[in-house]
Amino acid sequence: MKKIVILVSGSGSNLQAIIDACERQQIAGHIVAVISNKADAFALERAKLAHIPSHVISHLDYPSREQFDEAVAKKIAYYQPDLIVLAGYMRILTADFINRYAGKILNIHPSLLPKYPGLNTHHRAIVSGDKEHGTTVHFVTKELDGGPIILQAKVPIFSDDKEQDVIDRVLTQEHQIYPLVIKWFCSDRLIMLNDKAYLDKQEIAAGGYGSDD
Ligand code: NHR
Ligand code: GAR
Repeated sequence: MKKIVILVSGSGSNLQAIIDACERQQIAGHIVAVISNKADAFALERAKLAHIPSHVISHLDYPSREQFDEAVAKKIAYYQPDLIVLAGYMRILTADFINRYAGKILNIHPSLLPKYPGLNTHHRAIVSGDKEHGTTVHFVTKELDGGPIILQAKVPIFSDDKEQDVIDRVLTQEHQIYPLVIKWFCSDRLIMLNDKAYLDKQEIAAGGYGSDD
């Protein structure tokens, strides 16, 4: 069983999907800790209900990004995890942190990367007139939202959509694909080598598993 630490900042619906998949034994792993940089994140309630140890480390209590990440890394090290999962985590990680856990950090980003790295992705897709949007699970590297893509899911954008409609549609897909990718990692089917992702020893295409490119 792989040990998983999950970093969160918000509502934690992706955390919940992973908790549920672990409880149903769909993932050969267990969540050993949840760490939030926000004291009021609803994700902390979800961790509590699932009897998972949780910790708040506020970035506001540290003079620099380096010192904040050092505190987070120290807390994580106590748990000796095999995998670190960013689930709606809103702090950019330092190079030191990434190097320490190279190949062991996954993120889910709410866009069809390489489109719309960074923040406010749904809004940007809508105002650009995009007809589709989506979400991407990728390994985290030093390049923000630029690590190798593992899996994407697309959703339509309809002309009368409000931003929340698109957010909800994307979240529904995230709750399907994130547990699946974590399951691959925990069964040693998914690895990162030299900044490339491999599933069952086959290099994953640039647009993620099952894509044409
Ligand atoms: N860190 C590295 N080094 N590489 C990545 O690919 C990362 C990462 C940390 C987080 C998630 C990412 C996303 O999926 C992620 C990927 C936060 C920001 C950001 O600008 C950008 C991208 C992501 C997460 N954060 C601001 C900051 O100063 C704070 C914004 C806020 O608190 O609302 O860190 O979108
Ligand atoms: C998710 O849509 C995730 O892709 C996105 O925030 C949401 C978190 O929802 N992540 C980012 O924007 C990272 N910068 P959740 O807290 O309910 O899982």
